[in-house]
Amino acid sequence: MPKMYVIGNWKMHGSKITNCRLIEGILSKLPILTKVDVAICPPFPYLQQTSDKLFRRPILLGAQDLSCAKEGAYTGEVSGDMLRDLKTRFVLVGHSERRAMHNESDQVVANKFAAALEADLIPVLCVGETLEQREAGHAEQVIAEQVSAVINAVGVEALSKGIIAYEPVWAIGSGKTATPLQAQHIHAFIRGLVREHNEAIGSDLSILYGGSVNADNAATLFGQPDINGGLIGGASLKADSFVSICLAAN
Ligand code: G2H
Repeated sequence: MPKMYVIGNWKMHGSKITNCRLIEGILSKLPILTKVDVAICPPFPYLQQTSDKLFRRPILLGAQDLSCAKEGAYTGEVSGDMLRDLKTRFVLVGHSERRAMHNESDQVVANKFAAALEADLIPVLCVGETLEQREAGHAEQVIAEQVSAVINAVGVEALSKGIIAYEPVWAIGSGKTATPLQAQHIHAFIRGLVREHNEAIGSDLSILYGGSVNADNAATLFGQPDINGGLIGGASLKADSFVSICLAAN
């Protein structure tokens, strides 16, 4: 059975004061969850602060990106080992905002996935099609290419050490969530693709949905057979809505 996850992606939001309030708010409202692992991904400058506040608490730490390289002359980059040093467990790779705004190709994303594994981090591979690609009937092909680039680079056994997040680009931060059936269709497609390489790995792989998940739509989305939790942007910035989403996944 795939494990359930709820991962908050704060993107470029927060300050020391607001982070403190948000983390304390979540910790005070979140009961012990038995089925779902919860993580939050603050911006890089707040990883240490978040790491300290989560010490011995039931929420894990994630980061939003990492460098392909291990160390060296890479101004502005952050390595997997540095993230690990701060007790980070998860790292997003290939979020659509990075693919679109930083020209991250499928190959770069595959290299980041490999770099995350090398640093003993759990990579969360984000995939998803744009509205244009969906309307042209190319959604499955785009997603197959994004997933296959990683399988071709690292192998399906290595893929099984990570998580996939399906985030249709047209649903991100737009308030337009994919319907549960639209999301389920793509999740089943991704699982089928991985199963073609290895039946057991495909069956056990956690595939999260992301894109305007909120406290009202989370339960229906997470009730779909191939949706194993969510990657949450806007709704992870409010303690009440994030906790409700975590409860919906449990
Ligand atoms: C998709 C998601 C989190 P939001 O980017 O990764 O953001 O929930 O705001 O659509």
